[in-house]
Amino acid sequence: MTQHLSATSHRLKPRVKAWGHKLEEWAHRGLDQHLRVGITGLSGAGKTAFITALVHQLLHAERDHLPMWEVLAEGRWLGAQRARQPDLTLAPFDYEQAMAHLRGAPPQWPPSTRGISEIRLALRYRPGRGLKRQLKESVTLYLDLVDYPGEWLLDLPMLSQSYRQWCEQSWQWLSEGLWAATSADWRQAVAAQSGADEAAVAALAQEYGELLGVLRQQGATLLQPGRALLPGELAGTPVIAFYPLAPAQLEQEAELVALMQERYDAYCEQVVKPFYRDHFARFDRQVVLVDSLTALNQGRMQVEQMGAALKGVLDSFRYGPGSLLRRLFRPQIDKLLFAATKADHLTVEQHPRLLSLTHSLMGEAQRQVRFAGGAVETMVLSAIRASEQGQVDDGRGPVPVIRGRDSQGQALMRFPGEVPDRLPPPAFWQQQGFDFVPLAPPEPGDGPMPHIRMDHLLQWLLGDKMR
Ligand SMILES: Nc1nc2c(ncn2[C@@H]2O[C@H](COP(=O)(O)OP(=O)(O)OP(=O)(O)O)[C@@H](O)[C@H]2O)c(=O)[nH]1
Ligand SMILES: [Mg+2]
Repeated sequence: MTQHLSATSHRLKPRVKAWGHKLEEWAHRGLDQHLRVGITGLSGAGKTAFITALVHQLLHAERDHLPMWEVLAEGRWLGAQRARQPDLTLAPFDYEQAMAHLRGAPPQWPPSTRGISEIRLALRYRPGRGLKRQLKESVTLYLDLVDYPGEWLLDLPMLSQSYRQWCEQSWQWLSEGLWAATSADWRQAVAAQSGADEAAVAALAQEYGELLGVLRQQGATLLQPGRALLPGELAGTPVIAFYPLAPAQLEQEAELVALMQERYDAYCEQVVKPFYRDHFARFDRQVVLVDSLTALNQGRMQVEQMGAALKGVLDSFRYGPGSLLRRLFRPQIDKLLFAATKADHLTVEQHPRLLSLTHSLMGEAQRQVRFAGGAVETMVLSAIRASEQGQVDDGRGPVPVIRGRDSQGQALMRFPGEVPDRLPPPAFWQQQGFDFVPLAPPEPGDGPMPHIRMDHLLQWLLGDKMR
């Protein structure tokens, strides 16, 4: 009996603790002093670099370095500290390791993310006006950020698709243009499959994962399920051993369809739903990192697919104005920012064009969020600026250039080219393409890391909460 009781209390303790954290979060939300920000972006968009840079700028906030951030400009900023993270079952976001990479000799970008991690910062400031100023000398705003592998983000739209719908969508894009050639052998093998032999299914699932890896190299983004690329703790389990079947099989192969459907449903229910519920359902604000430059390097289909994939992901979130009661009981996103990232790859006069391109790629998603009552903005920025602006004379007059280091660490000075202000038509791509060369991180200097418009971002993200 005692043993039973102690086992129960052992199980209860973490729950009580979890409730304790929830209550704490509610109390902070009630006082409007808690903000959970979703950093949304496909694999390689720059989430980890962005979170590291954001934390770094907050921990080392300097007025001259972040001139557009009001709380700092008005002398009301008191400082930031890492706070106890809300979910003790998650790994803490490894800020120190990311900084060690960036500050290494030679400096390196933090590695691609393999699991979920979380960080909470306590931001302290003096209220500028209103009731808060009358009541308090200083106020603390808690900021939560979650980092995760971009591959897993793409699973969210699967929650609103049946297995059949998912097959139709996947089979369609796998049969188009560039992807058709890459996936031809695999599609042929699947289409010839008959009956629900588990070993055959396991082999084709394995090949499907490899195929997604190759398609990713070619710039495809619609790579589902994400765990086929990055299984984490699910490696080798049947719940990820499924793939899209050919249209004819959906009609003729009842046994095989049933097996796939069972795994697809289990995947949605047991893998994607908890991921969404625990990490994405409670965002107050969202920053969507859009890396159009890498997609432009790859081609028209890649840019189009990136836009469609991001739109699909955004459909999974709830948007709308954030009244206090709503924030408390059913949080939804009141502000959404599309951040055109890695602007340091460009000469500065190209920034307005990158802004227009991002507007045109994300137009439909923007209209939808606005319609729901959320505030939407687009911004061009670089979390970590890895280049300097310069000018050279090529004999015909001054030409703008960027100076930095390429990914091998070799000095580089070049005009990286023009950014189109909207997606160029197919004929353009037959003549030419784009070549935005990846940059190594900047050499560590004395002050905080260089950036482009992170102060505008901070003002957008936190300004209204820190009045
Ligand atoms: N020049 C420049 N490059 C950046 C910046 N942010 C990210 N990058 C580049 O983009 C790559 C990917 O950035 P990550 O932060 O790892 O991207 P991620 O979204 O976390 O990717 P996953 O962890 O794979 O989901 C980096 O290795 C850099 O090469 C930036 O601000 N400036
Ligand atoms: Mg990452």
